Amino acid sequence: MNLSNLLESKCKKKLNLCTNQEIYTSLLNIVNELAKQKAKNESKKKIYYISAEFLIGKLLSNNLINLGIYDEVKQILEENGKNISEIEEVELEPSLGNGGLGRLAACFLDSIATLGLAGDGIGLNYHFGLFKQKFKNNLQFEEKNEWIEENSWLNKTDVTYDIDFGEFTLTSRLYDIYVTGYNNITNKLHLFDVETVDESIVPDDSIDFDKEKIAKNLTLFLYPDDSDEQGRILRIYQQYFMVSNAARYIIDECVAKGSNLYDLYDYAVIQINDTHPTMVIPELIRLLLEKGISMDDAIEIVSKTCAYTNHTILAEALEKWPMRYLEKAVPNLVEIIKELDNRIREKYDDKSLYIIDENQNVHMAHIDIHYSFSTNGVASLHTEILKNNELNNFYKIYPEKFNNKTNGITFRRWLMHCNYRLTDFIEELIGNGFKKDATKLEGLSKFIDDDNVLEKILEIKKENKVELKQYLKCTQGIDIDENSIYDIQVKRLHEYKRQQMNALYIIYKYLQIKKGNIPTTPITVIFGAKAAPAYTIAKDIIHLILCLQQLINNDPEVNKYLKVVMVENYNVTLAEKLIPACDISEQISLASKEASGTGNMKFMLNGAVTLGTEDGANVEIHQEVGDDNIFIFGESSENVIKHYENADYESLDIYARNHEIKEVVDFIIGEELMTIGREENLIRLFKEIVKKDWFMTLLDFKDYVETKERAFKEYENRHKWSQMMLVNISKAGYFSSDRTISEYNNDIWKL
Ligand code: 26V
Repeated sequence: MNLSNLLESKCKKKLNLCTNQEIYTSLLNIVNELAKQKAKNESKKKIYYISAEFLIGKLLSNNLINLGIYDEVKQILEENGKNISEIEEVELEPSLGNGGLGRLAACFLDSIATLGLAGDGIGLNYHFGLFKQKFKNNLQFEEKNEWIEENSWLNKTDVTYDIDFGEFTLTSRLYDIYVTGYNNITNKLHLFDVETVDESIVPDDSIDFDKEKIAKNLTLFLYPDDSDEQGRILRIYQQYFMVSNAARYIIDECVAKGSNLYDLYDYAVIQINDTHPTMVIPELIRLLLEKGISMDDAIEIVSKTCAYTNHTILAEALEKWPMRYLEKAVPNLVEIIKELDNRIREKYDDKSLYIIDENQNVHMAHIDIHYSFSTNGVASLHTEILKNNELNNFYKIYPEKFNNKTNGITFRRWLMHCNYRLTDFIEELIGNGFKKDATKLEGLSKFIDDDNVLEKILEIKKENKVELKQYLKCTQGIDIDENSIYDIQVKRLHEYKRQQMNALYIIYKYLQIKKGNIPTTPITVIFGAKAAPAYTIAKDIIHLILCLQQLINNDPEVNKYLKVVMVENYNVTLAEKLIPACDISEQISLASKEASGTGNMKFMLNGAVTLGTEDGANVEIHQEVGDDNIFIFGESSENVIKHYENADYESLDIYARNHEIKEVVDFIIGEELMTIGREENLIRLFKEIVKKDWFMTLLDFKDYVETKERAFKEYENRHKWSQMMLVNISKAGYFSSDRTISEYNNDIWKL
């Protein structure tokens, strides 16, 4: 049956009479059937990527692209008076992730399947996922995010396990989502759920619930509020549930393939994505002991099966669980963790290597590094900092375990799907080889002096900017000027990412315009960010930005030249609309703090020019494009690390000494903002910046302003700017997650 007839038979009526919802559901069913029929990779060894987050985004269009039927479906719909992007709108975005860590996991699944490797993801099926962000009175509020519909991508399976928490046992249920590779095999994302989960314990307009009813609440939320003890213990219950299910599933699958468990590592390699899945190590050991394998053998088998990826050096993000929490939630693991710790104590006389510290805190990353065969960072600079600073004591004893895997992104979603105009144009210029081999984008460099090509690139950018303008008008009710410079910072809200520095720049610019220094081209500064519900200063930064948005956008003297937009509930779907329309990509973290960043890669690929610090993968982007095609500023990571070591950074000094900086910072608590915003939040943020400024905003502020002004000035030379865009696109190939996954496979997984 051809696709058109198939679709009509699924819809049970003529397509032109169907609602968008009916067409979406039918397409979903067709995709699922096609995905299922695709070949699987049945080889002996498989990679299991365990992660608390999988930020997969909407699935319909990406699956249609990967199955090779996107164009055909689009055409069939057009012939029947339907528009594929309106069908896409019907799909709700899965809420299974927070930021870069989760999106990386999703890109990796796409690349694993695209490279034809046997590899599945394993995680949890959070019913309300990460909260939905709402703005009211210029403040962030959180609501539950209901994303699971009656017809969804989740396929219920027969797999269930009884998971024993000591005080009670919960029965799990596995749901699978098909992961289609681009013109290749199908793998799976396995999401475990608990059968007794009860959505009704959460009210409609908040994310409050009884944290002690574990049977009912276990898989409701990703990262439930951990500002109290019950919340932190709930996270341990979640983590253990995830890894115990994963461990049993992996063992069952390997045994079915012929493993005698002593050779588990010939059948399975487990990639531990940050420390959230760390308990898979003691849990696997426990399960092997149950099968009669000795402790020595179990530890050796598991250590040869597991590999660990570190995604941050921020101390507060390196998980340490009090032993008494583990004793309550996962008593079965306690003796094993103590044994793992004892073996280290017997071998090394160095407290910094211990798993259990003197305060009875269990350091999860230490379990990972001692009892796995590989530890990798996610960008060159990050891995060097792990080796030479943060994890130096571990590096000294295990130099052979440490390796770098610079992150990447899937070009199927972040170019082919989100920017079809640019994709089609690239194909016209260099053919379609870049779709399977991203390094072929280098072929664009020969057009660096081709005026027609350069003009077309500017034209595409403009079309994307108009499309974003229309979308923001519809969804956020904000009018922006497509002829302005779109300057975009979208990422989790965190002080180290320094959205506050961007906000201070906006104040600077506002004051300049008031003084009559008008920008040649108007500027639109766009933010998108969620703040963790209990992260007070992050929420204060959102408050400042929203207050600036209100002040500036309503000031007729200023709003012709400067606008501020903070999009509500930033997610993958919004990213797909913002990134293709961006001129300047803000990557302004304090050097040494952003492990890699992946948004930086998405923007570059879509022809935005980076304004950034020498941090994370910005360093490698800089190397690829050269000094002339990026705007770099700020203190070096080496100096930043020294400032921390010497504890010699005082923001108050800079504030007091520099009149211009003082004027900008004082504006936070000046009359204009205080009449719009809340005193409590603004004063708290002001004090934080003047008295603490842990991430050294004021240190880099002057350089940031000067460099940003230089970028705006260069933007005026449209010819030169379009050449910069072209260089960025042509050098983005290195940042394909296909390259990253090939490296993981060659160096770590060896499938
Ligand atoms: C974040 C949060 C924030 C909300 C409250 C709970 C919670 C728990 C854990 C985390 C960890 C976030 C880790 C993360 O997303 N790391 C990012 O990983 C990216 C992929 O490697 C990397 O590009 C980013 O630099 C790094 O920040």
